[in-house]
Order: sequence, then structure tokens, then C-alpha cells
Amino acid sequence: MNAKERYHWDLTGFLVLRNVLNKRELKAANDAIDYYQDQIKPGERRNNNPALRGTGRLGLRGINVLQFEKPHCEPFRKMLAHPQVVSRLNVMCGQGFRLDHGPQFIGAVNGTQGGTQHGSGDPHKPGVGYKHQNGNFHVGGVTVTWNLTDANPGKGGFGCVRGSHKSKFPMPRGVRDLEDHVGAVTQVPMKAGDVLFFMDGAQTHGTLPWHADHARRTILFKFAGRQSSRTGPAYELAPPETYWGDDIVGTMAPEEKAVMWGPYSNYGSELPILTIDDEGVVKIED
Ligand SMILES: O=C(O)CCC(=O)C(=O)O
Repeated sequence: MNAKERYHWDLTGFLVLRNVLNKRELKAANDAIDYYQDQIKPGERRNNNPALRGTGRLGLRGINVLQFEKPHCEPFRKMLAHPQVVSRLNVMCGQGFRLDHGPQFIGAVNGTQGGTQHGSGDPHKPGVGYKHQNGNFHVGGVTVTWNLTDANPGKGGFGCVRGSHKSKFPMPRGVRDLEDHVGAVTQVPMKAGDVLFFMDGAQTHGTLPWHADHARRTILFKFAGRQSSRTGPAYELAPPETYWGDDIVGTMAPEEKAVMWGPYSNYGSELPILTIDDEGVVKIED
């Protein structure tokens, strides 16, 4: 990672490497997606915000690109530990980085909806936050997006608030749903073969509605630093019964069991949160 890249990454929260895939590699990846085209389907979730609405986001259903039969899995296996990725992630999230979840296919056709802006580091999650120490930076969650088709200016796709990984204030509602973002959210135009790195978890980012006549095709590898756990298999492994075993946690009180969950940062309502009431008794927050 050279000085120019470090500057851009630190300043904006993302980095684009141009032409990482050559024409032959791009064709192999697109051929593989064509082969599994019938498994690309719109999701059920609808975004009803006026600035984001459209048809359902396209995803590969029931299969992961790493599971494609040979030779179709090969272009994506090469992306996993590609030299251009290793050389950047060793600096961005440190040696020992790992794939946390994905790779995820995000597709779109003209009129496909966008997704709300998220990942702003609010509430602060130390595992995926962005920090500086001793002249180095560190971020626990980095997503690497391989573009298989062009995302031209104004046509949608990845959009973010540049520099938001350092913001000291919570994201306003109008930014989240693009209703009133005062120009804060901007698209990052990219060409087929370009690779995007972004601070998933620390930077405010999301999907802009797709307005191009050709399809959007992106593959997102969700990496994490060695000490971070975002979601993916961790979501399945984290419950105390799996993480520790029922013989240890089976007879515990709910408050005791609450501290026996394994690590992952993208938890929702499933994770019990402990609090202390006015009498000094430890309780699970309502
Ligand atoms: O590239 C995109 O559409 C944004 C993806 C996104 O928001 C995410 O992976 O969290």
C-alpha cells in the first residue's frame, strides 16, 4: 500500500484499485455468473423511502460463488487471497486478517432499489471501528468489492459519506434514507475490473438505486481483522449452547448465560444485554 493509497484510505474511508482484473479474468467471472443466472433472484425486502425505492435487490440464492462447480468457482477463489488484496488488507486491518462472511453477490437491473446508509460507527463498535496508534491506522472490518460491470457516474451502486469514519456526530435520519443528506452521500463510480475497499462498520455507506441499462454485478468479500468478529458463521457459533456447550451453560441463570455468548459485532435483538437496576441487581435490559 503506497503513500497515496494510505492518504486516500485514511481521508475518505475507501480506496479503489483500477483494472485489477484483465479482460480474460473479467470474462471468466462474468461467464460463471451467467452460468448460475437462474439462481439470481430479487430479495423480498422492499425499501419504501422515496429516494431509494425500486424493485428488489438481486442476490444469488442458495449458493455462494465459492461453491460454484469447477471451473466457475475459480475466478472467485483467486479473488479471495489475491496479491492486490493481501498487500492492502495486511495494512488496513493487520496481518492475520480473515474472511468473516460472504462472498456476497449484489446485482441490480435498471430500477432496482437502493439500501439505506449504515455502518457509521454509531453506536461505536470497537471491533470494527477505525483508529490510529503509533503512526499506523487500523480498522476491524473491510469489505472488498470486485466490480464485474461498470458503475458509471450517476448510475448508482456503491455510495458513501466520504470521511464519515472520523465523524464525531451521529448520522442524521435524512442521510440514512437519502431524504435530506445535503450532498453528503456520493456515488463512487467504478469500471468493470476495479476493486473497492471500504470500511464496512466504520464508514457510512450503502447502495444507491441502479439506473443503468446494463446489469450491476458485484462480489463483496467481507473481511475482518484477526481480533474482530462481524457475523457470518459467528452468528451461528455465538449462542452459549454452541460456544461453551450445554453441559456448562444449561443450568445457568439468564444473566449468567448472557456473558457466555461468543463474539460478533452485528448482533440484533438476540443478544441479551446486561444492566444493573436501582437496587444494584444485575438484570437483562428490556
Ligand atoms: O455496494 C453496495 O451496494 C453497498 C453494500 C453495502 O451496503 C454493504 O455491504 O454493507
